[in-house]
Amino acid sequence: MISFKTLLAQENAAPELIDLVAVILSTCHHIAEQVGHGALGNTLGATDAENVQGEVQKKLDVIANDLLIEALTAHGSVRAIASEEEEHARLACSGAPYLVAFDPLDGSSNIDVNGQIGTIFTILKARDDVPDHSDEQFFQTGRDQLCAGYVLYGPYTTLVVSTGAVVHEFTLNKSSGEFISSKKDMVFQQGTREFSANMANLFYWPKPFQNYITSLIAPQPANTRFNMRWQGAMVGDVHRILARGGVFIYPSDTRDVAQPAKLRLLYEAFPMALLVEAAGGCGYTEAGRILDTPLTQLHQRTPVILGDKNWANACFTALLIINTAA
Ligand code: P6P
Repeated sequence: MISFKTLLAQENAAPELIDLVAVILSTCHHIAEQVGHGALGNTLGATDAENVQGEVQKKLDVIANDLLIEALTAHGSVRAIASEEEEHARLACSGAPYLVAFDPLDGSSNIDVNGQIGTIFTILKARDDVPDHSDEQFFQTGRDQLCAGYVLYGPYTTLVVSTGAVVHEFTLNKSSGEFISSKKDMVFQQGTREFSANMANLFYWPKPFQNYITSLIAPQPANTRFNMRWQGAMVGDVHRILARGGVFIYPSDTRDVAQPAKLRLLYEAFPMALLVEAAGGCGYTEAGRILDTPLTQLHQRTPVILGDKNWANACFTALLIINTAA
């Protein structure tokens, strides 16, 4: 039974980085307990507040956010924290070496229907060229991530984490609170004919991309058909493609000229792209690789294509046709 500390140490991750991940995981264990109460815990339903994204905050959004901020601020190794639920970066400990950004409870619209939800996190090196508490601390690229992962609160609770070279999955032993190795060195399964997209938006995607995705579901011989799965939670959909292959896409939406993309670059696309690429897949925006994209606003949004190399490349090429055609 190998713990995540042993495996990350084997990848020469710094002891203080491993210790920081341990704090995040211990907090996620508490979040898993809160999630697990369901209707018995007075934690379901919404608050009467909206977050900076203009989304109504669920009670568990706030609980998860507060637990993570409290634990990370107390730990002493984190200089600043960025959260989907916080408008700006928060100072944790001046001069400390790390930054942590997270979506405390991704997919929270699934909470009240007992659907998949999870915590997505990424750890970066703090910058000495900007003020400790400023949003600019996080204005880096996806390749600057030191470690990224997610904790999926499903029928069982899994951690998937990487420092960039390999990806490991761990399963939470709920009685001991330990995350125990369940899949070492996850590698993308190539050729899985299953895509993940919210097809309700199909007619609002860039036109040639609509044609590409429509071609996947057009009648074809039984052994070449494609399947579609959509959890409504990036953490659940990306976990599925990491576990059995396929592609996850959230293209830009032509209805919203001001804000055509939905997913957030810093604490959704960056960490998921690091995991997908470390497992041998590819992550694209509609302009290039996710990991090469510079962050210039804390809650910057981006179109997302994540999947096995061939499929992600095919999706990006279809979009390139759009860009050259446009
Ligand atoms: P839609 C959850 O709100 C989220 O940010 C991602 O986790 C998820 O993939 C996406 O939005 C779902 O969006 O449009 O299907 O509700």
